Order: sequence, then C-alpha cells, then structure tokens
Amino acid sequence: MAKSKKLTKGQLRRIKANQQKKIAKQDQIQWQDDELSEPLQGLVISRFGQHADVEAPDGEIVRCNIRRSIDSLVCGDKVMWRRGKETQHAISGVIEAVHERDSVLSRPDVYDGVKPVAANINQIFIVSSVLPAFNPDIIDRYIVACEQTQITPIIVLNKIDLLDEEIFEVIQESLQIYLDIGYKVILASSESSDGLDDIRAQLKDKVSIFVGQSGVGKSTLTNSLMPDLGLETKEVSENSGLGQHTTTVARLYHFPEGGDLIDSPGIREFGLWHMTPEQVCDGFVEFADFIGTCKFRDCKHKNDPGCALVAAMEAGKIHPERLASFQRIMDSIHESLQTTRFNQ
Ligand SMILES: Nc1nc2c(ncn2[C@@H]2O[C@H](COP(=O)(O)OP(=O)(O)OP(=O)(O)O)[C@@H](O)[C@H]2O)c(=O)[nH]1
Ligand SMILES: [Mg+2]
Ligand SMILES: [Zn+2]
Repeated sequence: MAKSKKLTKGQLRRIKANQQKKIAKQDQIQWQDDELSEPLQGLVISRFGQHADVEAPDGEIVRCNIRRSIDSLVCGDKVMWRRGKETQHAISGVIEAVHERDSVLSRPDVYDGVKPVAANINQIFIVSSVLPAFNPDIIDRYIVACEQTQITPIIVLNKIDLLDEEIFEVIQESLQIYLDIGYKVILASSESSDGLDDIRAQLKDKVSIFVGQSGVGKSTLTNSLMPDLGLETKEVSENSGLGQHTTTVARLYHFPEGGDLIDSPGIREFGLWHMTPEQVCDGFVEFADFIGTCKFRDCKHKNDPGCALVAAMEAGKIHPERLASFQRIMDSIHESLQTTRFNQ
C-alpha cells in the first residue's frame, strides 16, 4: 500500500538551510565596521524574513538587517543594533545581538520545529469568537503554553454582538469552566464596545499579545483600543467559514496609556507536539492535586483502572470537557511521536 511520503528531519533541515542561504545572499547588505554607528539599544517591533523593524531609544523605527549569527529574533526582543551611515535598499541598520528573554511564546512549526512567536510578554489574551467558530480546544492549548511559560492567560470571547441568547448560554457554560479554575474571562465586541474598558485596564503597563484563530477579530480589537492605527482587517470568508490570515506578522504597538500590545497572525491550530505529557499535565492546573495518585505509574488517564483523574471527574472535581480536551491533546502528541517529525 502506498504510504504518504513524509520528509525526514534531515531533509527538512537541508531545505530550510538552502532557503536561508538564498535569502541571505539576496538581502544581506555587508556593512563595513566603520560604516556603522556605536551600538544602540532597541526593541523589535516586527520581524519579517531577514529584516526587522527596530525602535530606537528616541522612538524612531528603523529597518534593520539581522546578523547571521543571530539564530532567533522575534517581535518583543530587546536588541543591540547599529545604524548604517547611509540607507541601502531601505535598510538603515543591523541587529548585532539579542538580550536574554524574560519569556517567550513558541509554537511548533512543521518546518522549523519549535518557532518563537513573541518575546518578553507577560500576558496572553486568548481571543475566540463564534465566528469563525468557538473552539475551547485551542483555548486549552494556549493555556497549557501559558502555564508552561508562566505567562498569564486572559480569555476573551469576542464578537459577543453576534450571540443570541441560546448560543450565549451554551458558550457561557464553557467559559464558566475557566472562571471556576480561576482564569479571567472578558466578553468583548468591537461592534458594541463591550469589554473594551476591561481589556484596556488589563493592558496597562503590561506587555500583552493577542492570539487565536484567524478571523476572531484580533486586529479589529487592536484598532478599537488604539483608533489611530487603522490596521487592515478582513471579512471572515463566507465560503469556508475560515479566516483569511489577514495579519501576516506579529507587530508591537505602544498603548497610549502605558503598556505594549502585540497583534499576531491567526492560526489554524495550535499544536503542542513539542511538549512532554508531564508538561501538558502541568498546563491543566486543576489536575495538580490528582496527578501522581493514579493506580499505575504509566497511567494514560483514559480507560486505565484506578485513574485518579477519571475518579476526580466522576466526583465533580474536574470538568469532563477539560479531561476530554486533555485526552485529545495527549492523543495528538502520541500520534505525532509515531510519525518521526517531532521525535526528540
Ligand atoms: N460582528 C462583529 N464582527 C467583528 C467584530 N470584530 C471583528 N469583526 C469582523 O471579523 C472579521 C475579522 O476580523 P480581523 O480583526 O481581521 O480578525 P483577526 O483575528 O485579526 O484575523 P487574522 O489577522 O487573520 O488573524 C472582520 O470582518 C471584522 O469586521 C465584532 O466585535 N463583531
Ligand atoms: Mg489580524
Ligand atoms: Zn490516570
């Protein structure tokens, strides 16, 4: 039987290395040392390919090349950079070093392994909405990532203007699960301005990022919070019901009242293939009291006899939806371990 052919890790790495060589040749402007200023501090506002927009200490945004010795650079990174004596092909400087990160949000990428999304953030707004579709699985996955990196998650149910009473009741039930665990939930709408003040208050003096599926309204929300921006937003495709990935790169904005906000491109799914089962367990904080008390040490927390998590669920201490979500994540991790791509 013909099996679908997957590229090996080595092959993927070679493709990527070749691509990068090509890009580097095209884009790298070789500055001589005497053509560069003294090193300056900077903040990466946005990264795209081999370039990044860096904010200088005086607030000016300068497009820079990235030294090849830098292997990871994302929106939110604090860097050392040097200004070129003149601008070449719209590039006015070069980033030479990245300061150590306080935190980083990453997600696995089929080609790149684990891919950082943003650095030095301390709050993640997990944005969801009924359009394109309310998806608690994605919320749970982001929460796991937050717990792993110790970044505070805030759950936003956006576009509440679209909810009729019946749908609202169903979703309310789902959201209550998160409230019961202790997470903050904000109901919002750019259309009706519901929740905007609450979000504003949460953003103050923090570095936050909006994440979530494409089309849930992250950029529209960013625009509503900072009306001067005028970011591009797009209708959710009526044919597929899927968002169009309108935002293509993460970008940081300074919030006028203090604090920064990163608007990030939407995702289809948020895989956790890069995590160990233990890390996923830790991401379900309400499981903590029961983990390690199953009858068998290698309990898969499914149909295993004497499973403490299943018992806790039956006793009403763990919500069945959360256990089911946890089991789905575990299944997806085991599946991906069987294909070699994410074998570590
Ligand atoms: N009814 C309603 N529609 C909204 C609301 N917020 C955003 N929309 C619409 O939802 C669509 C998608 O909004 P975007 O802000 O582009 O979504 P996004 O999450 O930034 O999408 P990506 O950039 O692809 O990740 C647009 O047509 C918006 O007008 C809202 O509060 N209510
Ligand atoms: Mg967007
Ligand atoms: Zn168990």
